Amino acid sequence: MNAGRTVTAVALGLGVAVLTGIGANALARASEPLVVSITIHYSHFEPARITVPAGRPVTFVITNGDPIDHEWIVGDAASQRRHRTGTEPSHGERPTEISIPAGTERRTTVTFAATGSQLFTCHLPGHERYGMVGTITVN
Ligand SMILES: [Cu+2]
Repeated sequence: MNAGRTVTAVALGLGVAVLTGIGANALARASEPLVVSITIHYSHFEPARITVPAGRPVTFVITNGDPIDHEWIVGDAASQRRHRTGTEPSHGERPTEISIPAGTERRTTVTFAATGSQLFTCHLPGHERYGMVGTITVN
């Protein structure tokens, strides 16, 4: 009788340990960045429409296959307006403002706190007009 109780207690203990382990792993996976690859070719972003979850870090791997420099500037319409007339020649300090020199790859990790729509644009002269615009839907 005593032996039976001991076995039950051990089994219960193991069960709790396993459940706790699964919970911790699931939590770790949810906080690991999602990886989204963006290619730039002929002054266009591919893909130009991206959907990501709110509150989870997303690592953008941006590859510029063109022989000219580009930018990847993320923000709402007001922020894009500011950059359109901005004078910053290069970016790299903020995770949502990246310069990608010709033929290079850049990585940046962004966590979008709020749901909604964001634009990503290249604001080098003429590029936005030519079509270097994309959207990120955060849901
Ligand atoms: Cu560009």
